[in-house]
Amino acid sequence: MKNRIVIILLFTFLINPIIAKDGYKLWLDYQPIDNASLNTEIEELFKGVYFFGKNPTYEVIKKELGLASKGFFNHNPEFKNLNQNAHLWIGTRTELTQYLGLEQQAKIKALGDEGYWRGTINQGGESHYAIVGNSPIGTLYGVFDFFRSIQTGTFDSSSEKSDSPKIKLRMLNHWDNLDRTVERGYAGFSIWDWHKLPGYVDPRYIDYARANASLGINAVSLTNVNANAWVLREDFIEKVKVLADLFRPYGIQVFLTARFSAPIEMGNLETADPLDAEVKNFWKERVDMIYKEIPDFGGFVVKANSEGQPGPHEYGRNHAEGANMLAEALAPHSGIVIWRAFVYSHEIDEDRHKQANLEFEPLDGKFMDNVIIQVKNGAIDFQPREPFHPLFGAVDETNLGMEFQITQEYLGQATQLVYLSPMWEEVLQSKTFRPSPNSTVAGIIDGSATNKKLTLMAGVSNIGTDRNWTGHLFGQANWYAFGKLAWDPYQNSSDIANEWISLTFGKDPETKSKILSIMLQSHEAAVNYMTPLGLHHIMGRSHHYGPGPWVEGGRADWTSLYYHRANTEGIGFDRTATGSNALGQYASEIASEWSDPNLIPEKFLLWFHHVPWDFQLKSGKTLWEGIAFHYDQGVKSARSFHQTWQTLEGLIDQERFNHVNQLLKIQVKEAEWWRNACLLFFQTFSNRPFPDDIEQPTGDLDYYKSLRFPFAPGIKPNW
Ligand code: BDP
Repeated sequence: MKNRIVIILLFTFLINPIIAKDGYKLWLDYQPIDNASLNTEIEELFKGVYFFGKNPTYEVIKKELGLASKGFFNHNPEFKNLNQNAHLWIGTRTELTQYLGLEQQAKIKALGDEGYWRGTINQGGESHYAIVGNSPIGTLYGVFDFFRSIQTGTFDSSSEKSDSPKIKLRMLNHWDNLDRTVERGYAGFSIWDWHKLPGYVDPRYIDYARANASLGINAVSLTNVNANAWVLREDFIEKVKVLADLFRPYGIQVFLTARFSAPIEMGNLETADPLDAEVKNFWKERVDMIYKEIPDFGGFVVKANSEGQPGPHEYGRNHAEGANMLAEALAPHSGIVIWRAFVYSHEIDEDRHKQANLEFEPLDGKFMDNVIIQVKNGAIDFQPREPFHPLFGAVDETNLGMEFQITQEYLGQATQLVYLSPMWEEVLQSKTFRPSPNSTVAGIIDGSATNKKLTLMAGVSNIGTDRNWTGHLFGQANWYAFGKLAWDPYQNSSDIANEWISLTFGKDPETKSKILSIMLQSHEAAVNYMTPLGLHHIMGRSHHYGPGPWVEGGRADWTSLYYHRANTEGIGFDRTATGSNALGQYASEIASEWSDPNLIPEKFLLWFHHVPWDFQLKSGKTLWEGIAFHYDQGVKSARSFHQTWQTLEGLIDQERFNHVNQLLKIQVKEAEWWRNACLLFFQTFSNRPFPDDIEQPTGDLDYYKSLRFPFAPGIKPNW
């Protein structure tokens, strides 16, 4: 039997050598084309490439063609003149005007600045495959899409394709500190090597830019939202300039986080009051200095009056006054302010869920046009599952952008495989019923429901210095999915996963379907073993690693008891009219349905209701049995992922097999830990036995409570 396996493995290797991979190449690993006729057709194209112009972005495309050609055919591409067998045409619509019919030109133009078209152009009896953008960046996006179609085996020269992004700013937010630690980063240190910049340019910066551009990500904020004013000094702006110059040909604009108290910390002023003339002048001068170095600087991302960060409230001013002061300094340079709605204060005796709406709704219409309010997907904090944030739909004269968290702070960090796209899709597809009955969150953030032009989707980056960029190989899928959804928030998670798997692991149907099934179940599984039925914020204190439903003491809204409110009667946070009435911040259609514990989708039950332990769920189980069942299901799913993964040995390279295999083993243990710790803890309130049909939780609650992780990665400094 053993010998047979060895022979099969050897045979598989000979016909299709499985080369060890460390994940560095991400989804840009251009492998030989396994379809002979497609190979011939595409090789012809690569042997006759013609560029219709010259610019830095075309240089980038040339380099990428080089990498792709080497990978696909093991030789360089050939660049030709127009009249010399040029098969692959690359240019912009204006450069190719004479080869495009009027109708076609209009069609392409309508795709907007970053849109592209690719297809065959017949000219003088010859056909050419053309990739045409409205700008060089649009062309670059078309080229990456062309490569993707080759890698996934879907290229077809007889059909045309056009595409354009639905959201204007598709942005990564790095929470990277200047000392290279990364807040909530689980993939090593910051890739920005500030100390060696500007002199030393790590080649990784280029690979980072390539990866982002291949997804259409066009903006990055380099520094932590818990900002350090130091980055605004001249010497640091010189370093930032190097990155901005590198990223520019890839269509990526650079932003920085601005610390509101910078005028005091670096300008020697006594105040940072946004209405103070000297403060305004400080920011104006700082901004002018930045634009002198970086003429296309994007602007500032600001966290103010949240979790102890400085802000306008110190001076009796509101968020609009704070944001507009910065916006005024940036406006002459077309810069923007991205002002975060993640604000809450323990000094305000109000459900944290409600605080953003309470602050921002009254300011609707008061923000300047170059301000965009960046709103987390849910009102608490990137929990394993949250209902959409009630600010979406609550204001209509304010630009609103989405903030997702790609780094898995609350979703298994870098030890767990959790594909986040289904969670994001759930939020994006949520009906807000405002501004109109059919509005969805996606419609609000892409501007289609609000007629807003300044639109944004931001994702908190999961990238670090780890060789595979994201710590867990499957973290790459979350970076990928974020980019795809930022381009088009209506895409489906299964399609995105399928594409990523092909690009990452190849096209073998068995491999693909197994990996897909793990990915698509992984988010629900994590919700089950962490926070089922609407539970939230019950993780370990400060590092947020593992379960901590017992966390109490200190700031109430940083404890678990504040959120689950378990007692001998039941469990859950009453956010209906009898409780905090956070539900009242949603459209009446939602508020009235969700106010009824029998009508609210069960996944949100304990988010909005405090429910007796014997409350009957739709399954017929009591709430206590249901909670136990979900935790148990979660563990069983995690085990099934590990089992499925083990059947992939030999089908994928050993290096990545082992990497994920070991992590899945950890994931199973962590899932068991979550289940045991949470069920044993909640049992002290429910006083009920565990149902017979689940695996009985084991372990000792005191032991779970005693666990400490002072050196867990990603901890927020000073907490
Ligand atoms: C929370 C993180 C904290 C961040 C904060 C934020 O735990 O480290 O500073 O979000 O978004 O999720 O500002």
